[in-house]
Amino acid sequence: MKRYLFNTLLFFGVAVGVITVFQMVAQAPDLELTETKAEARTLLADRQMEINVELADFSFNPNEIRLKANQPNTLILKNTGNTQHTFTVEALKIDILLKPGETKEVVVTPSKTGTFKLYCRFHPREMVGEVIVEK
Ligand SMILES: [Cu+2]
Repeated sequence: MKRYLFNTLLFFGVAVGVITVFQMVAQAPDLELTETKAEARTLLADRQMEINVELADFSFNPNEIRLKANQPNTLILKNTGNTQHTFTVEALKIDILLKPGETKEVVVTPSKTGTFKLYCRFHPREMVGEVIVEK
């Protein structure tokens, strides 16, 4: 009877041990993955500049946008107007169309520095601005 009790306890002891090790192994990769993702996000945030631009009826806000040359710049374009607009910079081959209420995220990597004309193709007189690409 004593032997039976001992064996039962031994069995549960081993079982708990196995489950604990199994859980540790199962959780470890998850933790690593989460850390890697967080690091990647931090790296991206460091490298990419995020610039918010509002396209209204009938202006860009801000109307002077600074970008970094030879690196990804994230533009978050939001059309808050009641008609469609474009974010167009011919010199940089950028031409984004936004419907009313639409938001678009675009990543641009300008290869040259300078000051370039920004305009809306539908409202080229009122909706103008400048994109300044710096080193
Ligand atoms: Cu427009």
